[in-house]
Amino acid sequence: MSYKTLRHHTEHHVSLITFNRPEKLNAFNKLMIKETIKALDEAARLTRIRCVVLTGDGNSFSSGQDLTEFGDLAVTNSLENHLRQGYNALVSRMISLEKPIVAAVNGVAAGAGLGVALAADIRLASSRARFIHAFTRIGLVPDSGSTWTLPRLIGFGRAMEMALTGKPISADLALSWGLVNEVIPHDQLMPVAITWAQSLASGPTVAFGLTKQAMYSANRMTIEEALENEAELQAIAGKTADFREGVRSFLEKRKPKFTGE
Ligand code: T3D
Repeated sequence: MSYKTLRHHTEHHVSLITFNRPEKLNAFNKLMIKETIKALDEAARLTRIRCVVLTGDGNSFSSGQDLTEFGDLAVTNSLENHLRQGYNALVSRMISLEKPIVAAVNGVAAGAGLGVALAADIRLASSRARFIHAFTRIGLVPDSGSTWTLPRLIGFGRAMEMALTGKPISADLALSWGLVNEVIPHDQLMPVAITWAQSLASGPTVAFGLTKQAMYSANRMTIEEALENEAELQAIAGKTADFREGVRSFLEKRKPKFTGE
């Protein structure tokens, strides 16, 4: 499949999706949102893909919505429809993808660029990364799921601070707040991200997909409902070849060889 706004490459069960509009710090236009969803759909469809990495070309992850598109939007569409068809669909696709997503945040992640990073399952930050909740800086409210994801990751008080001040958060501060999983020297970011991804891609893919489902749905459940949901999802995991391999390898005192089935 060919893309105009992304570079896309699959190797060793890992789909590497690179936002490719570096002249605008990888700002999302309509096409880039659409193509990212398409690449994620492909990752969902192909069983050989077992992990996705999102990153940006050049020195930025993504600066969020392409502000040069906003003139058009005001005339041709409402922002709410743009959100529903754009970022809402993209973030929902990320959350519902039954495979792990690693965001390798190679530079600035602002606005919806931050929202997309927050919807990944693992965030690795280059030492040069900056996180900016840029929405109120241009008179908008936070979107792309960040009112849901950000307070859950870093707490309500810090999320409100990021939202109201729009101030840049450094990689080290992001790590200490729990916004990212690891900070990596800039020139080592991609090798480390690929190592993470290959490790996840050799894991029990079905169990990982069900884990995402369990974690996200538990957020809107009572403890009793979450317990029941876990039981239902465990019934599915318990029927996989990877579960049988996991137990067998433990008993045989060797590393498991998961196939993702
Ligand atoms: O309904 C809906 O869909 C609403 C959805 C909204 C979602 C959102 O994401 S709202 C938030 C949108 N994003 C922003 O407001 C961030 C805008 N960008 C910036 O504030 C700064 O560029 C950064 C803090 C991210 C980086 O600053 P800096 O100094 O490192 O770079 P720069 O010089 O500002 O940018 C470099 C170039 O990229 C520059 O172009 P030029 O002058 O060299 O030709 C700049 O205009 C361009 N650029 C950066 N961000 C965007 C952009 N062009 C279009 N859209 C951008 N978001």
